[in-house]
Amino acid sequence: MKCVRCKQKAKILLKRHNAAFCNECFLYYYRNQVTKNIRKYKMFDKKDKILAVISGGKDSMALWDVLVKEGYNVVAMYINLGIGEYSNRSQKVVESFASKNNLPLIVKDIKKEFGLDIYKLSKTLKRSPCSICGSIKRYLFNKVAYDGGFSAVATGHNLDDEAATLLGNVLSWEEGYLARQAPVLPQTHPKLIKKVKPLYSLTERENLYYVLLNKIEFLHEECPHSVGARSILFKEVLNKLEEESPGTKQRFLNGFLEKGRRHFQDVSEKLELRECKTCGQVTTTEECSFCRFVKICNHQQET
Ligand code: Q46
Ligand code: ZN
Repeated sequence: MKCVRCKQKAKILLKRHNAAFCNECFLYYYRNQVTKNIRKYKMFDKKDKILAVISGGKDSMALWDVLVKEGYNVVAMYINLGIGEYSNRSQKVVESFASKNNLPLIVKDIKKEFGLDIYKLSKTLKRSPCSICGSIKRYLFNKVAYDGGFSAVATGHNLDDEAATLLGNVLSWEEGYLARQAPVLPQTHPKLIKKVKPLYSLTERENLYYVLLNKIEFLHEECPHSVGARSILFKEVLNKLEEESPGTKQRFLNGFLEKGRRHFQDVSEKLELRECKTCGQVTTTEECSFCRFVKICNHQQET
């Protein structure tokens, strides 16, 4: 098996592209894919200040590294969500990468800073820890980006994530979610910062290979709450299809982005946006869920 670019011995085969690469040419291919995605969807340019959301896993660590190497103006942000030792270990990985490479990093700790506890909230509100966690993360990404004058919030979502989310949304015809699934969510309100996914066309395996080749430390374990998630089942199903027919995930996602998504556009435009009466951030209700969470946790502490 020879590298398609330099004809030396190949080390990795990418069946969906019907191409194999040596390590050096793989890194060239990888960085090229990322910059192509950024340009194709006009995510940002070198003048923009980007907030990269980093969890310590392989995908976000790859995102951080590649954006820095490509010369973008990136500040990383890590949120300690109070998920036991998992959170402490991931924080260490992220802080160590930032200090070794002298990179700017913002750390938010939801317990220390806001008194939030996703387990207490999950019990009180009878919602899953993941739904509470998701609301808190979305709020903080946007608030930190807005307050800090950032042009975009970048996340490490990969092709496997995006195809699995799409499959889940199609199976239950979640029109609102389908309308909002894209590599770029543009600014629809002056206080809502653009969200971008520069790795949306790269697979988990390619991100893993990228961090291994670059000797980047990352947290190998997944969040304990991801066990049994529906998204994992969807990923397994898609992996089976991919094995039989390489390129399935990419065709499924790209087909949706090119031909399907526009049919759901009017659903997202119907959402009425307003500003939270407590913090001023954008919400669809009178008070945003983050401010309600803070009140619930503070009240519980007092009683
Ligand atoms: S971090 Fe949070 Fe995820 Fe853990 S609690 Fe669920 S949502 S699984 S990406
Ligand atoms: Zn609020």
